[in-house]
Amino acid sequence: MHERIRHEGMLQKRMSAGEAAALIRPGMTVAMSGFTGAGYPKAVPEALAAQMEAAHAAGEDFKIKVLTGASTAPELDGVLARADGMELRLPYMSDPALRKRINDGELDYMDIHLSHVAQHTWFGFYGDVDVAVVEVVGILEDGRLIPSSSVGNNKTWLDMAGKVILEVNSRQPAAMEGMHDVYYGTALPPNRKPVPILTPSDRIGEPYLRVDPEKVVAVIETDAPDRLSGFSAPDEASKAIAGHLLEFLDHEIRRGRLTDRLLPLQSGVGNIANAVLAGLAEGGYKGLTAYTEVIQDGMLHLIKDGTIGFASATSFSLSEAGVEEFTENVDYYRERILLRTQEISNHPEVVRRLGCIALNGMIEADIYGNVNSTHVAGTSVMNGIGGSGDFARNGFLSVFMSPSVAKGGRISAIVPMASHVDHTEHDTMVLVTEQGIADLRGLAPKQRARTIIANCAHPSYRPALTDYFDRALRDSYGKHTPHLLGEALSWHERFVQTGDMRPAS
Ligand code: 0RQ
Repeated sequence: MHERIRHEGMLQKRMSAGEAAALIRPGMTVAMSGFTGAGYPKAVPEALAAQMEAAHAAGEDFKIKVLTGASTAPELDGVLARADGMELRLPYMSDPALRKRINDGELDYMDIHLSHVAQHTWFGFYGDVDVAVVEVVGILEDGRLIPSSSVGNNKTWLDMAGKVILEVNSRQPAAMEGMHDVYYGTALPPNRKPVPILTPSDRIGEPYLRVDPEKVVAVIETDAPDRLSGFSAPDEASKAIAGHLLEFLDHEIRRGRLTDRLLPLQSGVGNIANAVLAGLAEGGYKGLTAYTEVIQDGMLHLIKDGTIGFASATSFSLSEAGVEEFTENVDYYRERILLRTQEISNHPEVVRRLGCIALNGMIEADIYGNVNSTHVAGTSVMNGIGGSGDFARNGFLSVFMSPSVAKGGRISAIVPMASHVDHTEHDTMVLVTEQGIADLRGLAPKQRARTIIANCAHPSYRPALTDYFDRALRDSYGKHTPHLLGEALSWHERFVQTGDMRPAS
């Protein structure tokens, strides 16, 4: 019997990636697996991109609509973007080639809260799903699927798609079997029931994905690793941000608002998130929990040393060393990790019930606490909102972090008015930069402005922000949230024109 494909019918459906890709036709909506560089299909998108390029060379149109879990990798987003093969892409992405096409206005990108994607698909907001392309670790005798390094929206894709293409990746550790929790209790309004998760470790579903074998039109065997993102050591600013945040958490414990077990942590991706995790390890915490989206190397270390006792997520996004560590100690991690569908890992009901501590990065915040996570100069998308909104609005604490300046000081992360708003002033409780922390809880707009400018702005921008705020206090049309409307976005305009937010003088 084939080691990874144990279902006789599906074994017969093995074919090459090129043959499978040929089942995808122009204009189709194709839902693919993948979440933060993990568990995405590695062969079919590349073969499809080659077929698109051939069609384009022959003067034919060939573009598809692509739905995923979150960001994927060069082998999916990169190749399809370079082949100019997408007319629509959703949700979160981080591929440079794709980002460029989006910001050049060459394809439509829809940035959607990650918890919304599955239910919006069920609601019919994105039309029919023609084909699902999903990576799995293996296929059981009865046709159920062992999920891969991410679960993402795969349950929904397999349920909704007219046809299913499976990539069985033998490089993914077989030992992951049993670590997933796929919830089949979701229903559509008005028939929904509570999602019965009371602690991050609660199992509410099954370790396998179901698929109707009749819908499976192709099975492809692959043997390629995930994107395997490495990390640079935290820089000084990241370390300072982590330091302020850890001091704040200590303060909350002393005030009795948190215990030394904290509350389930949600941590974004990137260098600052990694520095915060590294800081937690040094903070003497034990037995914490995480209810989050992504397990990166930093989280694995915390699980190994007991800082984190249990982590629930939807994806493993590990470096090569991380995969090795995981594989060698899989029995240990199996007791301490669950991967869920992203509609559950990011479910607002669960995030609110558990009281998550949401820790996310930002592009900029304004003096009132509106946060821009996604758009440089209000127009050029970076990655997308990801799950930050799912957690920020519903968490016990919502924290946004960034260095106070970007691009060598030419950009201030604290601005008079955010050039794009992902998280409103109502969703932001704490802002942190390397300069310090602004605790906005219980503060009215003008108090927030004074706190943010004093504690978070870089000294080279503080006088200009103070000057703006003072003049707004005097001259604003309304005095509740004072602004000088004609001037509020002038910092961004100056950056677009000169490459620098600082005034010429
Ligand atoms: O640019 O790559 O050219 O150097 O943005 O910034 O400082 O390295 O920080 O990696 O934490 O990313 C908001 C993008 C921050 C991220 C964002 C430029 C900066 C650099 C990266 P370079 P840093 P990070 C969980 C939750 C939204 C989704 C989310 C993000 C690059 O945190 O995508 O939270 N968040 N998901 O130079 C111009 C500014 C800038 C700026 C930073 N004000 N203007 N450029 N940069 N601030 C994960 C998921 O949901 C899947």
